[in-house]
Amino acid sequence: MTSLAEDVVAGRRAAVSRAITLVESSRPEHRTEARDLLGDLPTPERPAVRVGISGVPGVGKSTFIEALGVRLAEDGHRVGVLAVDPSSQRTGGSVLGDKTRMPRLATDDRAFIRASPSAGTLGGVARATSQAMLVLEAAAYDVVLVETVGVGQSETTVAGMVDTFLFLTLARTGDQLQGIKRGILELADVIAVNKADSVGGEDREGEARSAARELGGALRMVHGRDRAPAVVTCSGLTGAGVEDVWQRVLDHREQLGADGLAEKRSHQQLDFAWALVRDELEQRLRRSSSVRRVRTQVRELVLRGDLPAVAAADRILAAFDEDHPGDDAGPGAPVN
Ligand SMILES: Nc1nc2c(ncn2[C@@H]2O[C@H](COP(=O)(O)OP(=O)(O)OP(=O)(O)O)[C@@H](O)[C@H]2O)c(=O)[nH]1
Ligand SMILES: [Mg+2]
Repeated sequence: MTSLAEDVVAGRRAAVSRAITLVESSRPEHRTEARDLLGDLPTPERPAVRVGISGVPGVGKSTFIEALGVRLAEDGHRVGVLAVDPSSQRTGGSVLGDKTRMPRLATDDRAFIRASPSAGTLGGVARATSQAMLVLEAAAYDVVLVETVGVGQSETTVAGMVDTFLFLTLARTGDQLQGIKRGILELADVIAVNKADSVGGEDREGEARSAARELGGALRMVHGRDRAPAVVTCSGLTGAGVEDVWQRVLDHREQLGADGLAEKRSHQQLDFAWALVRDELEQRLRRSSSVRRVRTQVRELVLRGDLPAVAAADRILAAFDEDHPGDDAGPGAPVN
């Protein structure tokens, strides 16, 4: 075992930090090192509890994680927090931003907070995050909370990396149903209507409760009574209901059972492998010098109406294949 791996296993913060930086790096030599490191790291005897926490910007994810994380740490857990936000162009400032929203957790020895690299493709960020999760778990963080902003593909990506996906929403009318339409709530294992408190003067508790009831009813119609996710209310700010949300997360886990969890994780691995391949292919397509050579011409011809899209696609793919002589473009096998 390398000394970095030993230090990670010993839970040394600086080593954990360094290991995560390594797995986040996209440089080829770092990728090799990262793979070696991960090969050295032991998997925990009991699988860590992996929870994704999503919801629109400002719904209160960080505040909720602070409240939950502090409680879990007090109960003797070691809590890792990862933030995934591939859509954002924020730089290192986001680390600061997230940490100031989690002031107690950020200074707690039993917790480790890390913001994702802000740059990069979703696949790249997903690769970094899933490997960072393994580093944290090897360092005996037994609960890993992954915060992701509820826009676009990042939710689906995070849902594919965690055991339980928690969706935070607000009582505002229409918001819930919109969520269903976007298919986001399909991913949720537990839903919490957040900000069910009277901070700021106005009492939102009743409103939150009826929103939860309405949403719970709608979901039972969609999924059926047995498979519908639990819908509860909470306030990350006051801490009310946070323990109940956690209990629902544990219930979901219990429902999966040890075998169900193992099966879920292995399917996630397979899907993730293919997602990484797709991501890499897209990168190669972008980098391909042959594609670059035909790009301008194809663009002009298509815009002028002289080349149909299908023929244009063939020309681009033919150029791409020039970069990879020997590839057999036989009949396509289904991906995964
Ligand atoms: N009343 C009330 N306000 C809250 C609650 N949770 C968060 N807030 C406030 O809502 C704002 C956003 O909170 P964050 O925890 O940063 O929300 P977030 O979802 O992490 O936001 P992004 O990371 O930017 O997507 C802050 O001003 C919080 O003080 C809550 O439970 N009740
Ligand atoms: Mg946040």
